[in-house]
Amino acid sequence: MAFLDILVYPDKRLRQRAEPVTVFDAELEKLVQDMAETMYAAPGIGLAAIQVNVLKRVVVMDLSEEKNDLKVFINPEITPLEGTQEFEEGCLSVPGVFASVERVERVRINAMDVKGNPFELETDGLLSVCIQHEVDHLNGKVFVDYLSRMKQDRVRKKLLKEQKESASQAA
Ligand code: GNR
Ligand code: NI
Repeated sequence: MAFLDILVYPDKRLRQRAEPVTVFDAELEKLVQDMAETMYAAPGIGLAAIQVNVLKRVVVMDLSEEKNDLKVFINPEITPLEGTQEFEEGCLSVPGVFASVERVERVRINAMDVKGNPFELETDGLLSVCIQHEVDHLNGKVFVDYLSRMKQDRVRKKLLKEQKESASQAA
């Protein structure tokens, strides 16, 4: 197992589009395990592979209090069903920033497990918010993109400043 480095906004690599997984092997299982470990340590409730600079359509998630309910979504696809909801979102790639985002309330998810077995579920609430947030990542999108231009500028400047400061401390 290994902890992976998480890319931080406005890193351009977060803008890439991840490719579908076609091979379900031990390497994929290792990636999922390392991503889960990285997510739990952060701590976060979800993580998309692109956040650790791997261009594959892989998502891990755990919404449980006890952190014992790991969900894995390979090649997830979302079908919007009904309603809208607003939720205060955060992101491991946008540390310390929280903002309300409007999304679809109820969605259908089609995905595969780590062995390549397809499954389908319909959901709302936090799981719905989180899978929409993660599929955005796989398409090169970050939740900050939904904010006003002015708020995006503020977030970019704040995070660039923090990264500069931590780089100069390390040097
Ligand atoms: O840990 C996370 N919390 C969170 C809270 C509200 C909406 C979405 C999320 S996902 C985020 C982890 C992350 O950055 N996943 O990409
Ligand atoms: Ni995120």
